[in-house]
Amino acid sequence: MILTDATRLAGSAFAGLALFTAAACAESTVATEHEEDAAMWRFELAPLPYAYDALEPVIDAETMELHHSRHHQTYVNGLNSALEAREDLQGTPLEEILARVSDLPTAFRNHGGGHWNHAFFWESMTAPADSGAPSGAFAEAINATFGSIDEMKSQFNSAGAGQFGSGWAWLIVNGDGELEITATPNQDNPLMDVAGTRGTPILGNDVWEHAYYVTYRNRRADYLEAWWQVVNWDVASARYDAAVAGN
Ligand code: MN3
Repeated sequence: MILTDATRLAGSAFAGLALFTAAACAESTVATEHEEDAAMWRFELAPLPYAYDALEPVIDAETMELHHSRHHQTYVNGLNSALEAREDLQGTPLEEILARVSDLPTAFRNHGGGHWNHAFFWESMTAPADSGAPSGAFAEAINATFGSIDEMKSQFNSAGAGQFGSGWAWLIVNGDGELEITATPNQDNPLMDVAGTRGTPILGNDVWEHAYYVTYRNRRADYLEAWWQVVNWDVASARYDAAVAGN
């Protein structure tokens, strides 16, 4: 499963994200023509690539189920609602929408970002026993940029802890092809034209309270530290390789 995902991701930085709706179209054989048209552009909530309790004890099953089935679903619904009013954007890849959110209604920034960020987040994680370690060119780049993997984690954790209110911490490949750590508020991400630091995300951690409050209460720093135990380093390494290859 992990190798399959990593191989698939190697083709494109975002090919592993379950953001598109081809499967839904293929299944809509009993829908009316109008409903088939709708299904072609509507985004859907994909199942997690693991069970809700797979990330325990780092992230509890209750948090995962609420976060995926309620919070993420809300972003998918909000994005689809925004698209209903914008036929010109129906069928546009989400990354293209995010790259021009400054020109679009706020719902695209909030719900489009929310959908992209969460789909990316779920695929960034795996069971603690399967987490692995950074490999190849990615591991070399981390050491060259930060001095060590521990120092990269420390800077990432500081970015997450320092993000006032809700938001995300990111490890990205920036426009110069270098690794960089950044943070964004709310559901913004480094793909957006409104982001202060833009680039291709390699890892992102959700620092909204809904991501950690059941287990960690107000201790965001403890959550950030523990989260590395469930990072899927095979996926991150494949994303890095794709990003520096220009995909
Ligand atoms: Mn969230």
